[in-house]
Amino acid sequence: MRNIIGLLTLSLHFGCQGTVRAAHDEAETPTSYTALEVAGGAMGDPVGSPIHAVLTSPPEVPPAVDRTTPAKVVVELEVVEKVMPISEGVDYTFWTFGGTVPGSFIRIRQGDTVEFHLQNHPDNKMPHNIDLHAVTGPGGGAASSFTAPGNQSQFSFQALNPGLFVYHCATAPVGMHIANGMYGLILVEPPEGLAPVDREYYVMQGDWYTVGKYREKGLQPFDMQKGIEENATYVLFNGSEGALVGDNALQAKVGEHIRLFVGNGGPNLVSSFHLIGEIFDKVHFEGGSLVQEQVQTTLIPAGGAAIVEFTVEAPGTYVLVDHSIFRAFNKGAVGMLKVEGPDAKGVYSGKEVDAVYLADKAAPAAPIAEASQATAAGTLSLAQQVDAGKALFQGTCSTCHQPDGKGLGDVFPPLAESDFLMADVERSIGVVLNGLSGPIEVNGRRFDSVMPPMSQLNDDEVAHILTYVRNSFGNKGDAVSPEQVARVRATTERPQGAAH
Ligand code: HEC
Ligand SMILES: [Cu+2]
Repeated sequence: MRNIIGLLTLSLHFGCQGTVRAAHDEAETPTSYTALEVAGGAMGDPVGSPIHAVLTSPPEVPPAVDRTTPAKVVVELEVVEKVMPISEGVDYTFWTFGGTVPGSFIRIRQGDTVEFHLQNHPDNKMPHNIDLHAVTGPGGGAASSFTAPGNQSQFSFQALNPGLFVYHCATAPVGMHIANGMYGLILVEPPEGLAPVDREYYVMQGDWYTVGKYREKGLQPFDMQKGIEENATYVLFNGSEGALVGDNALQAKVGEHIRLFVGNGGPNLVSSFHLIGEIFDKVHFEGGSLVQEQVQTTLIPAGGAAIVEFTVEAPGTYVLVDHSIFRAFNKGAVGMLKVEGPDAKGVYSGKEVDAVYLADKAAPAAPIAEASQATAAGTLSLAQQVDAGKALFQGTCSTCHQPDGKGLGDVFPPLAESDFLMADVERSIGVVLNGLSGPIEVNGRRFDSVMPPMSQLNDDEVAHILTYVRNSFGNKGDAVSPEQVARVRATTERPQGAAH
């Protein structure tokens, strides 16, 4: 008995006053849990004239509902199939709810009656529908919303349960529609709303399956077989490697209380959601009413969500990752939260940006973008390669060879004025692709250590990096072309276990 009341109290953490609390105060026996659900669920007929829902594109979130009565809310959502970048120089044909991945954020109040209009743009090639996990009823709206291109369909539902819910397309082949980006979040606020915070953001993870390798250039088709095997090429926040980094990073100020609405569209992978350098004060895990406190990493199932809240105490760049960590460093699951404000030395004394964690995202993406556009146009210059290579070097090579290329002690040989590096271009490409071990001599000094293969870098990246190091730190050499790299890749053997 005591335990059950305790559980009820916890479950009401989602919202602490108003109708729900009143019902709880009267709760005497376990059976009143059902009464409570009914009282907090279907809360009467809509009051007033219909309201048009404010929808937002990620990472923005619509304003809080701010109503004390249920309403009829009209939602109009258009499905758009469109080509957008998924990574630098890599395009993908996304299928979207509202033109973005994830789809438009929908925010309503428990007890609202939603009149849902799903529109399928006439230029689209596929039929689509929508299954909202906030719907109580078979299929979650899927059957009544099946819509051919150039058509629109309509259905209504009452939002009986509060929480943060995923919506997604459920048209066959369902996995393919979700894999192409057809998911988003709908927040059903409890009657008394959520506690006010300084900022709210919308982040959603998804896994992606392309025919080409990670960062292989050009328009990349969906790979059904990789999808079936759950062998993701990309794992991303908000549908693109660039969605939440650099100029697109989430913003905040020291001392602010932040709420993230985090979803996972899947289709396959469960997220180990983590914010490097922060502890979540509160997590509404699985998007539900229970709150867990002081959480480092929260699990977000495919087709599930979580609300995480924290206060940022120290300025700097915080990195959002899927802590299933290869996804962060090798498949793109990285986002950034930039916090501005006065130093909080008592809280944290370290250096500001940690290149170890930001990898190549720490560098401005512009030179890399410029180089890949020039490559496509056939106008790539040595200077452009040097700029792009510098950005890539910082995230990839500088941890060992140091930002100034001078190496470190007897372990990491210098690239600065290195006779070994400059003697043989093809050999230096081979060192990057295949690694190097055993004794070598650099500028008359002996090294006997191990460099791991870096073959996860694509041909453009290796070419830019080597062009940079061969034209920096006192070195002077020719440009290294992606074709040269491709040739060395094709004619040398990777060590066992290296990436392609
Ligand atoms: C994990 C540490 C590490 C990273 C990262 C690393 N290297 Fe190395 N590198 C080494 C070590 C150790 C050696 C010497 C290996 C030996 O003794 O046989 C080496 C040797 C070399 C050499 C030949 C020796 C010389 O100084 O000229 C070149 C060229 C080179 N690395 C380039 C790169 C480039 C370019 C990158 C980035 C794509 C890179 N390395 C990333 C550790 C690293
Ligand atoms: Cu669809």
